[in-house]
Amino acid sequence: MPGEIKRSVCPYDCPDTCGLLVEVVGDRAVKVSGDPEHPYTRSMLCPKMLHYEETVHSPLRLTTPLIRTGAKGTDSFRPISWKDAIAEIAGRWQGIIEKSGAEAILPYSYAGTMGLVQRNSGHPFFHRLGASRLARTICSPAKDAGWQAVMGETAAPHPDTVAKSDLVILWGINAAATSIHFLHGVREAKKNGAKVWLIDTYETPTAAAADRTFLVRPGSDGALALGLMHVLVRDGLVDQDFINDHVQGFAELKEQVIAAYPPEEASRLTGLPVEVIEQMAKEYGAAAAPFIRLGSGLSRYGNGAMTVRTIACLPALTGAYGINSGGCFPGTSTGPAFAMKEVIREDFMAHPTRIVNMNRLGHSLNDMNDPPVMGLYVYHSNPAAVTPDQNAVLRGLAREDLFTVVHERFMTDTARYADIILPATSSLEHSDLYRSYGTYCVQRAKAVIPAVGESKSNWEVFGLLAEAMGFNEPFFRQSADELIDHLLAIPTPMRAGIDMEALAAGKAVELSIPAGPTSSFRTPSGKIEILNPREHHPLPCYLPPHGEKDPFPFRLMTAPTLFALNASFYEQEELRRRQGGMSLQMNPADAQKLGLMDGERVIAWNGLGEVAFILRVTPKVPSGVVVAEGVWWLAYAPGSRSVNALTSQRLTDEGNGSTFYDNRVDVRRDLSGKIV
Ligand SMILES: Nc1nc2c(c(=O)[nH]1)N[C@H]1C(S)=C(S)[C@@H](COP(=O)(O)OP(=O)(O)OC[C@H]3O[C@@H](n4cnc5c(=O)[nH]c(N)nc54)[C@H](O)[C@@H]3O)O[C@H]1N2
Ligand SMILES: Nc1nc2c(c(=O)[nH]1)N[C@H]1C(S)=C(S)[C@@H](COP(=O)(O)OP(=O)(O)OC[C@H]3O[C@@H](n4cnc5c(=O)[nH]c(N)nc54)[C@H](O)[C@@H]3O)O[C@H]1N2
Ligand SMILES: [Mo]
Repeated sequence: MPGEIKRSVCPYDCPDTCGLLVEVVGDRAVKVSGDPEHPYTRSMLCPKMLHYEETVHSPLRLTTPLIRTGAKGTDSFRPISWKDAIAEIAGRWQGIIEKSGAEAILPYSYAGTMGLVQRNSGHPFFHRLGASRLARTICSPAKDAGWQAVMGETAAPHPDTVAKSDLVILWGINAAATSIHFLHGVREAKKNGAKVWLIDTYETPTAAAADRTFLVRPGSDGALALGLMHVLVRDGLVDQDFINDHVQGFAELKEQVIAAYPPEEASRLTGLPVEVIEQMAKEYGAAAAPFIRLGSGLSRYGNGAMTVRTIACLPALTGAYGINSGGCFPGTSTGPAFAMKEVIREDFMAHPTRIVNMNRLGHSLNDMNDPPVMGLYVYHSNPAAVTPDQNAVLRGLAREDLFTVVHERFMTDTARYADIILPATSSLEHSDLYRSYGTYCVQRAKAVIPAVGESKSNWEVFGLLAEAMGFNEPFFRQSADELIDHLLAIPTPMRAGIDMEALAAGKAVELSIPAGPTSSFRTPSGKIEILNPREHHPLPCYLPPHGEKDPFPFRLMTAPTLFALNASFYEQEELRRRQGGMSLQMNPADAQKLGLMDGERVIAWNGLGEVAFILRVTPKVPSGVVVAEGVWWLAYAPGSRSVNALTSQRLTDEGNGSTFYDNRVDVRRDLSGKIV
């Protein structure tokens, strides 16, 4: 008997933000499919979401609050009531505040859900509490900084415009994994005769969608862009009229790229042959509408912001920013669609409190004083797995004097270190409002099934905590839906003219697309700022990544997998199986040199830690690079650590971002069979 079909939205941290149709029978979601009316989803779901119902109704779901009964990091918990759990948290926090002040409490959250209300529902609470603030810089702040240095607040084009491009460059993006619906437009372009290039550090599954794949040395894309610009300038392949009207600093750039970045230099830095760089520049210069889809991986380096900034200059030289279906698409900025200050409530802060960088959680838990972190509240994030320098994070989480609360759907690596665990709803069990960072769609979702077990949403839990802490503001007593209604009642220019009825009915609605290309660039000068006098380096230049100096032979790529999203989806056995275990990919020549064989257990190690992997020998990875896709739960790892035991807390050149890709390792056979 078919169930009732209800609309929902994919809550995960992905640029596509798909519309879902959920078939519900009784209290259960039995089937999930892509919404055919969603203009970007077009009925199609990625392999991760095809069986979302298995995540929602997984036997691994946490269903009651739990309190720790044994050592931290083990599975020793017993159920307690919500009432007792909330009272315990409030009591412990009051003790910490009396002794060390409220800044000794640190919230830690990221993107388990991207819904605007559930994702941000801790902000008003922690602002009111006076807790330390978290700089949420784990993902791509360097990419934003690099883009903004050149383009300011200029809006990205509509993603579908790629379909009419004649040269699509997938630059540092494994779109088959991380933006699968973007490939729809790419395929259309290809059908119309476009060429598709992939620029990456190894041959990802996205190579199948490309005509040509160019593999560069990790962290060297800035040098490639500078070399391409040298050839464009040298050979007169630039659009001088466009430059005269819309570009600031071309003369200065010209001088610099001609003097410092000939193709020989770009070749030395990137590892691409000189002829290839010459050819790429010629084809780029000759294309009518070259479209760059820029990923985030290449921004997670010590030179990440500068790399993005340099690439963002390329379309300015050929005038591609002025052409429909050309230019550069780093993602959409739909933040102004809703008055988010009404959710975040900075006005609840009595005074500006300390800011802690989430990438440096290990440092913060172990070494921070004045005051030390004594209380940690983790919600919709799994820092024991996803944060760099796992050994430092786990050492911090193991501190007996640290009071840790984790609000989660599953017994994650982080939850194992909690004093109190609170069970969280999935997106099918709570209301929210969604925008996207890869499209211009917005959508409202209501709960389609009741909460599983005793789980509660982020919004509900902060309401309970506010009550227990004696916060009297009516704000904390409204429901998530009331707050969503309030947001929708406040008009914004981005939402002008959209179909509010369709939005209220749960359908995806597109925001008014920012005015087409050419006329105005939203920078302080109104021009594309190749020369930006406000920057430390006023002109783009090549900066070496951190990893350049590390004393280990292999560059480590900590890349996304098709079958998980960061440390999410490991509860689905079939998806784990399709990943084929936690593996390290290595070139055959390197494996031979080290005497290592496909399928054997190896240890990758550096100054930060040691991690056991299953070795996969493959020519898709160039010599000198190793690839670890996915962020595995320790429960399913071959050893006692996962990939982030090898990544450092070093930050990006701008934006204080993570540098997940900017690390080196050595690799050896695992002789002991046991991992320290
Ligand atoms: N299936 C799946 N989907 C996801 C995610 C996931 O983990 N899995 N993660 C989600 C999240 S949090 C985000 S932020 C988004 C985007 O997720 P990101 O992690 O930013 O992924 P991509 O943008 O695809 O970029 C990663 C690609 O950059 C490549 N790369 C690394 N270093 C370099 C370099 O120096 N030069 C070049 N040219 N390439 C390099 C990697 O090999 C990889 O193919 O995707 C989201 N979607
Ligand atoms: N090695 C390596 N590390 C990486 C990356 C990489 O590419 N390689 N990518 C980095 C990037 S780009 C990012 S953005 C971060 C992502 O870091 P996180 O945002 O921490 O990502 P997830 O691993 O998806 O963990 C989210 C958790 O939230 C829980 N959750 C889901 N919905 C809810 C909810 O409504 N309420 C509550 N309370 N919990 C919920 C899920 O069960 C899940 O355990 O990881 C980073 N770490
Ligand atoms: Mo991310």
